[in-house]
Amino acid sequence: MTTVLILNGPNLGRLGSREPEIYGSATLADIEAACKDLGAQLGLQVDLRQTDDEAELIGWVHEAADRRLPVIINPAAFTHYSYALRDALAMRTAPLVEVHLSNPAARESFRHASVVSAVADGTIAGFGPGSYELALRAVARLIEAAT
Ligand code: CA2
Repeated sequence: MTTVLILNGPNLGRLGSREPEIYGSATLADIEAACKDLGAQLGLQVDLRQTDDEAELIGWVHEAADRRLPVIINPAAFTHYSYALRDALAMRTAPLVEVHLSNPAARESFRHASVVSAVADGTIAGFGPGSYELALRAVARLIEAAT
């Protein structure tokens, strides 16, 4: 079974506790459970991780490249300024989908730019926790298309 890494950047471990009007009331554990359920239906093993540390996140991206694993990533605020993360993601060896709970394009101007989008297969944003499920379906299709 193919393993998909679902990587989450800073502050996403606090989901469900604040700003529910923007990010919803689901916790990251709720999102993980939903993704594992859908992954089982799609024949994908889900490994969901979260860190507030840029170096740790980049280490996981390197691991994915070395293991040829597909990645779904919500880089959180790193989306908007981390060229180091972008350079790591550009080394990818398997499908890559960028995901956001909110729709950054409809928010503050500093959120309009993503330094990650150009190295991803695509971006899904604005559907709350559903963004992750749509991203999993997109990864399943990309894997299917490549085989
Ligand atoms: O909409 C998304 O998924 C974001 O990646 C979330 C990031 C934000 O910087 C991006 O522009 C869009 C922020 C995550 C912060 O998570 C929180 C969780 C609970 C309470 C407050 C913030």
